[in-house]
Amino acid sequence: MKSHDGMYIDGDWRPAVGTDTIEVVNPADERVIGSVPAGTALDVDTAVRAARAALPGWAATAPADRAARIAALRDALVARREEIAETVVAELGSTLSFARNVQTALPIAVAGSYAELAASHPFEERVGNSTVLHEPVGVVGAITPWNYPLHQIVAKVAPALAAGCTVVLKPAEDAPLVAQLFAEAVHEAQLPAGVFNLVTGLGPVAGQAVAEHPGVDLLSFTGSTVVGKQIGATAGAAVKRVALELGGKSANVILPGADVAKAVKVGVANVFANSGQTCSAWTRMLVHADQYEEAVELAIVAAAKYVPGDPLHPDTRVGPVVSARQRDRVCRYIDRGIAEGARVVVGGPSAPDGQDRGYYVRPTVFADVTPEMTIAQEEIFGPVLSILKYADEDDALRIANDTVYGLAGAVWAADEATAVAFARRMDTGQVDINGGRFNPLAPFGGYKQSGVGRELGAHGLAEYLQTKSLQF
Ligand code: TXE
Repeated sequence: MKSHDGMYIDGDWRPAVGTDTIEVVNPADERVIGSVPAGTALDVDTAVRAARAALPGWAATAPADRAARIAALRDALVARREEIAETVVAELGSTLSFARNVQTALPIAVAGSYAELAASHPFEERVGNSTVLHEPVGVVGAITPWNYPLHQIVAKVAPALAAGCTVVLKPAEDAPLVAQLFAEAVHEAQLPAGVFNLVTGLGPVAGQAVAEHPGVDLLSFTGSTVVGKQIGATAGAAVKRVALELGGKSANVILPGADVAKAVKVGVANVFANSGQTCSAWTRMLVHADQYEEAVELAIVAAAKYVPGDPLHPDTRVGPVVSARQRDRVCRYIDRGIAEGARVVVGGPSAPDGQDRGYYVRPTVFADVTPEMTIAQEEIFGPVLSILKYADEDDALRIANDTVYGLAGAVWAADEATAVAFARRMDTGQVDINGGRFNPLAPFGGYKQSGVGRELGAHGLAEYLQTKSLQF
């Protein structure tokens, strides 16, 4: 895999101040496929200065001209989409079809949506005897995770650019090569120097330096709840704006009368996609007692199709997880589920047959899961589905809401009205009704400890704007 040994700062690839590097490992075969510089606080400082210097010019650029640059960025991503997809497979282990159809296609759609929103958004509005100006917040520090490496970047950088902000990005150390491809696309799109800057590095070093830098006005973070709380505290202490997109433990509620076969099949696919490394995954399936055993049987049949294997092979539906650390973490949760009395009906904690290299986990389905079990409460971030039983609708709602998280969810019912009535009572930021379809304009983000703020669409843009009122 191609990798730069510098960092993209102030419109050019520059050497890092230090000489430390981070090796990037292919999780399918444990081979080193590249390395990137391990940035330090000094590199972050250079990047923030570049972003600050570029801010007045970019903020003053007409929205239509900002829109044209974002459209050019989208086109540059389109031009290299196959390279992006192959890089996602190599550094993350997503299957090639998922890397193409989701990991690459989604952020391209999101970039396109912000090219349009930048041109059409009312950056000025009249309220009574006032004019309200929606102005860029300033320099954005974006810290992103590895699970959807390009999407997480685009979901922050595109709205920030649309708003007139400049950006310092610190991508995940487990998947930094896609971030370098994104920087190349920025360069091709001829964004002015300093508008977008990339500092690769470790979270507690480069990430923390971004969070603590006084020249950063807004922190936008996606990742673990533990680090998110630290970032929130750092931002709070400095009275900085903050947006946090954290974990989830979303419920897939199958109401009586729903098409159980479809709901289970789609539900299993949702949890095993991307090897379960999706913050909005429907990891808890809630089924009425009368249909419980039927749903478990259907889940066993559906899960049998997910045999872990080479992510480049066209028949593979599930690849490895991102790292040895993540594999061990997922297997610990599977052990915990067994110890707490849940019934493994598919998979288990042992390594998959025939996989002696690579960070593979057996896709696992647990039945007889009760709401207080660890596997029903904590985010596992691996291909693990828990199936829970409910007695009636109120019980289903209580279980669905019985978590510190509230990111996503799904409801299946015989008719939309029944599903929507249930969804209204769920404490969660996004609900798919009878399957749902991705909408790049719909706000995405969490209730409760799943986060602060929203990404995507006009709501995502608003995170990067501050208002000024002129009274007449
Ligand atoms: O996340 P981290 P990890 C959850 C998921 C997963 C767990 C651990 O449950 O199993 O988190 O994943 C940077 N200051 N999610 O360890 O550490 C880090 O470099 C500043 C959910 O990979 O939170 C990376 O760029 N930055 C999630 C980013 O934070 C710091 C996606 C995320 O890494 C830092 C990923 C620090 N002190 C994991 N420490 C989702 N919501 O989608 C780390 N970072």
